[in-house]
Amino acid sequence: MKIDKQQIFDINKSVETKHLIQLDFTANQLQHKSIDGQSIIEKLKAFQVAIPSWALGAGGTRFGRFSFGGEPATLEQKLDDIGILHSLTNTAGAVSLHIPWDIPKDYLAIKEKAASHNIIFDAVNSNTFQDQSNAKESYKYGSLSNISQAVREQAIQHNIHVIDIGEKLGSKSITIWLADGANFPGQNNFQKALKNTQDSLKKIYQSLPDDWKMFIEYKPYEPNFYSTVIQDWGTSLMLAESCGDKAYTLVDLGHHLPNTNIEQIVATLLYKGKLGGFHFNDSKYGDDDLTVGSIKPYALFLIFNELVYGIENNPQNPELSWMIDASHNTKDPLEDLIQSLEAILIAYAQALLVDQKKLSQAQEAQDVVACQEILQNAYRTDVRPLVRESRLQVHAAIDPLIMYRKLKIRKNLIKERGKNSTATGL
Ligand SMILES: [Mn+2]
Repeated sequence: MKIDKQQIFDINKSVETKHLIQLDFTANQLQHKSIDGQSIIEKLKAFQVAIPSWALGAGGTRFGRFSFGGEPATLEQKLDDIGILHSLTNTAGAVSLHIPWDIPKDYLAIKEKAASHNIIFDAVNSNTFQDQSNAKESYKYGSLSNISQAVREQAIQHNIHVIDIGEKLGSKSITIWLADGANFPGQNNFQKALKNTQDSLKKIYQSLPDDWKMFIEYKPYEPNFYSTVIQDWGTSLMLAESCGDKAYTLVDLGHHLPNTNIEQIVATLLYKGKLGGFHFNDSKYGDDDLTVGSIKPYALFLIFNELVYGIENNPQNPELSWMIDASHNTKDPLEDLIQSLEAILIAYAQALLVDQKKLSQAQEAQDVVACQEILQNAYRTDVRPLVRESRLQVHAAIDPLIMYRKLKIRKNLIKERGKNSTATGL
């Protein structure tokens, strides 16, 4: 299904008066602080986040999966779902494909379908954490780090194949996340596992086109519970540096131990020009993959504050690839993604409100109290009218969630695809 622009226009009309009153109030508040609301709105309009092809169906846990009706059963339908999100939010203008779950059968048709929704192909993701039915070797004891050369070679070739697929679609980056590690002490030789991983990554890097980037994702634990080969940002950065200029670290918000200072990691990587990609989600305990901003919105704001500072002050760092990496089985996946996109724009807008000059002066004066006030004044500003206006100006939904429900989109998808359709790959 495709949303008719006229439907968006009509529903926007019914809430526009209320929106304009709120916008007027916010714009006045900002004007008193000499902040130009429209310049923030322009930045929000330009901000695009990739939707992963695996987030459009209900996610599962090892205890089971509760599916949603009308899930996209094909890649074409997944692109249609992202098209719906993009029409409503104007923020979901990219897709991140997972290989082999979403290998296109007809490349031209897939590219045309994506173009019809104004969706581009962001990073492609390889998968060496599962065995494929036709595979000769098993990844049970690791992939790029495996003690067996034959297994490593299979994993390297898979990554090169993923790059080939991405090239046909116009992607410009590959994200590599390894599940490699050990469940028990003594299972692996740490140094050998790290060396094998480094050598394997270098081989993949040799097949990376000149205008591509390689993102190396890290994670402290799970699915291995004693050790993970690429456990933290330092290991990822070290591996990226050993590969070369086109290799970068990717930060996934859920891939940290509790209370890790993620904003400081972000700042460090930006300073080194090595932050390549970013996966948004939220968590309470581990890699919970909850809706962005649902648990720790202030931490998200502090991270965005470093991102905004870095984008302004670190020309050595390339433009970042943004993606939502979340998964659930309690919410309608599209409603959940709308909430995540909203949380991202809110945190970004709040960070754009931080008076960087004043903050720098307060830091130089060692006025700790003023520093905190500057950050919290920005965080406590209700920026939602700016976010809504950024959508209204490009004919997207003032309130995407309300519009999604008013248009009965899930009901229509169930009618179109059936109650038992299941998203591939989950
Ligand atoms: Mn991730």
